[in-house]
Amino acid sequence: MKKSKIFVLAVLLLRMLVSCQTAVPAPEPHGPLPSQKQLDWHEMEFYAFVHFTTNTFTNKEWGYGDESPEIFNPTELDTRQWARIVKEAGMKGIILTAKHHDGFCLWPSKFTEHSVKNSPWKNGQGDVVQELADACREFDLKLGLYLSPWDRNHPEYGRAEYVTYFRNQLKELLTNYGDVFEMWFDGANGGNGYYGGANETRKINTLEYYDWQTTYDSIYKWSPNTLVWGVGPSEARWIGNEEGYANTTNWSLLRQKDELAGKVHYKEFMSGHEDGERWVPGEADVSIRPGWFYHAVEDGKVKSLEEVVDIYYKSIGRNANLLLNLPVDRRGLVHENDEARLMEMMAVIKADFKTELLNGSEVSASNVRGNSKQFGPGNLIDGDKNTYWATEDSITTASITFKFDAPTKFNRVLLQEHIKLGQRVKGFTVEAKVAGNWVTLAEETTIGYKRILRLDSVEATAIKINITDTKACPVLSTIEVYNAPTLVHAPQIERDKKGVVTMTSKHEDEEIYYTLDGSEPSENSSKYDAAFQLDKAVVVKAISRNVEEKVNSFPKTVKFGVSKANWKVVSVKGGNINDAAQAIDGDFGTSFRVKLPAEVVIDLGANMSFVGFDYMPKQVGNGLRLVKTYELYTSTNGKDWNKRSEGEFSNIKHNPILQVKNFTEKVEARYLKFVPTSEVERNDEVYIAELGIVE
Ligand code: FUL
Repeated sequence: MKKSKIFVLAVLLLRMLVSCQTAVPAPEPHGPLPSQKQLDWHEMEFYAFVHFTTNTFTNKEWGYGDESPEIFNPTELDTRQWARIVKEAGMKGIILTAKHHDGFCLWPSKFTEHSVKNSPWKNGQGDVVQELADACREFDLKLGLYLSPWDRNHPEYGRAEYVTYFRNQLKELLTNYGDVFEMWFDGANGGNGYYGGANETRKINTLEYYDWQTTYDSIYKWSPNTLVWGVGPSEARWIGNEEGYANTTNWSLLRQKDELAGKVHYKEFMSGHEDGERWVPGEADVSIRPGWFYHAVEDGKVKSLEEVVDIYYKSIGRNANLLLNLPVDRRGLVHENDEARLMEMMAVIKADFKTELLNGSEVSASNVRGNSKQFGPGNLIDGDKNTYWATEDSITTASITFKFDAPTKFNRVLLQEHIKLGQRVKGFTVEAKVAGNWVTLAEETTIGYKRILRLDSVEATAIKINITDTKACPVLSTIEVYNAPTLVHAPQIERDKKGVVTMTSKHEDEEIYYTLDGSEPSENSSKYDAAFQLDKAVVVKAISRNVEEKVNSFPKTVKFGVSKANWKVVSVKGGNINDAAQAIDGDFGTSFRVKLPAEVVIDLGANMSFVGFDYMPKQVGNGLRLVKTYELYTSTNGKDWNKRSEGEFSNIKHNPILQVKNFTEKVEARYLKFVPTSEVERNDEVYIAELGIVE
């Protein structure tokens, strides 16, 4: 054979050998790994909590366990309304408090009488868990359930019999209602309670009393696809606060053995453990209102748009799932204010992630595993979560660069690790090429399932992500970049005791526009320039406007009653006149106490026309001392009185909200005399949080 032929053959053989080797092996998994159940759970990202039980009707956050099932009587309960709202918000499921610490069961459990079956709701034939399971199925949402391990009603709590009861209930919930994606076990355990009438304190050791391992084994037998959250050897962990945020460093790993030995402080949950031996990712829970349960007094205290958007970025944007509570009210509905805020929140999030900017950019990486396209950086922007960029095994630092065709503005960077192979990244930075120079925009730590950075807006021709430290070679599936619109904060609207209204925007250069007739404000409405006097009952709606970017905030609505600037309590029977101003200070948080028989006389400062009066009972605490029956008089001179209304505040015991009473005709008067004549529980004193007139 000629030498040249031998050479050609050798080259061919070599090529064949090389092509046989093109299947570059994928990186080996590193450290603890998520199960398929956990991977599916990560992808849910955002779902709703619903707190609902007898507390909703007693205005408490923790029921004592002695509440009568008789008080559970929602008037319009509609789980389809909950599911519609949750679905429209883009959330993926709902977790319901099937049983909270008070022990009342929202399903007709076979093992207790303390449930919906002894309530007037649907004549005891109802089942809230079933109705929610049906609604979730209809709206393609996943169902999760909260079963409080602590039960302040059960006579056997603290003894072995209760653990059997608890497991029986778990079996009911996990075998009768279809798939349950998450079982929620709260950490509050043991303390004082009713306990079947014992009225005592029962302490237990959470780690030992429930024998969690046996309980978990049963759960997996009954429902292998249910992920268990909370106490015991759980598959997801509390994030360490009830404000809905994770730390910026957030490992999905936990030293669970230490935790089960009581050696982990709960604050450590905010970051997880870099050296954790198990995959136990964080779930951030938070309520859209101050309380977990519905209280009418909090209708005006729904978290602001800015707060809820912040929560989104500090949970989902920090490698945690977000569990947002929408407390259901006494009607059995998610309140309109909560729905409105949730929709505003999701409108902002949708706008923030509207246009992905790396799509179509030129991407390169400092290192690619086996130089192969299979692991190339193109996988980071192909929209496929299953493909990823990976480097050679020896690599712990690497860079990926994206070049834009034209200078591009951005302020959000989203990154995801391919967590099937473990959580690896310990440090990374973001750089942008601005006017020809590389500028560092962020120095960060972990990524995990998802990390989102909010940055100041820059205009750049290229972006570089530097992986600066890893546990094993980096394996990333996604990098995305966005330019979120400026979030203009709604203005603050306040009226002082003298009736002077002031409005303030978050930034000085923003303008404020408002209406006083209930119509929606726009940049064509009245412009706010200075504080003004407003004594009448009025609804103020206002927006802030970023003039440069021509962007408006969502409107802020504030309702004011008649200004009480000139009101004075002129005489009191049964109480101390020096404290009486608390009944007319516009603050539902303060209340005036009087002993029966009592009367409170108010001077309105001038003759006024009005059609009725209102009484706000004390809102929070045990012993609300509610007025049951009353008489109401008016006078033009403070001497000659006309009785305008008398009777009872029906249902005030179960629903101590603002009580409004209309007169039979419009009245012109300067003085008001309120005479409480009895208290709901026959006590000899009552509290008055506020008295007012209805114009
Ligand atoms: C807490 C409970 O004690 C609260 O009532 C609420 O259910 C919250 C989600 O968890 O620890």
